[in-house]
Amino acid sequence: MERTLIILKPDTVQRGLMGRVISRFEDRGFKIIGFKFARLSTETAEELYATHKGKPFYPPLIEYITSGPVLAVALEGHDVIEEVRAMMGKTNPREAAPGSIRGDFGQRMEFNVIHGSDSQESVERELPVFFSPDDLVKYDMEKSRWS
Ligand code: IDP
Ligand code: MG
Repeated sequence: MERTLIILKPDTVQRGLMGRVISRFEDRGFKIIGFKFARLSTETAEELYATHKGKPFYPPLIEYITSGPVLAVALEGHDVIEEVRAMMGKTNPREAAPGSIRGDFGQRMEFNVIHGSDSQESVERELPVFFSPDDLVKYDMEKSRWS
């Protein structure tokens, strides 16, 4: 079964939208296997966004993601990496389709609600930033046979 990492960014925590965003993944039938509520250090943020170093939006991105606590969530499901990306919508909430998470909860590129790993390679790099293998909980979810 495939795994991915999502991060509810500081705007989502501050606006009290964590539950509503998480609900979408629960409604879809994805299995939550890890939760971590944390405030990222600059070093951790730089590790997470290493591939964007040098881009014009990198300094404000690091400032944004370290500006308050975030909720990192590990999810498991069929094609969960690609499905989560589709549920998130385009990077810029103004271009994200209505019905997508960014399209429904965001207005500005600077505050775009959620991060989701974009490939298997990214998952392998990003999940360990928040979770050790022991942090990811193994259990049977009753409804998973239906979803
Ligand atoms: P993604 O989050 O949809 O994968 P990326 O291109 O990987 O988008 O960019 C990482 C994050 O950097 C975005 O989610 C957003 O917070 C920020 N970002 C990307 N491009 C811009 C930009 O042009 N202006 C401001 N922030 C940006
Ligand atoms: Mg990305």
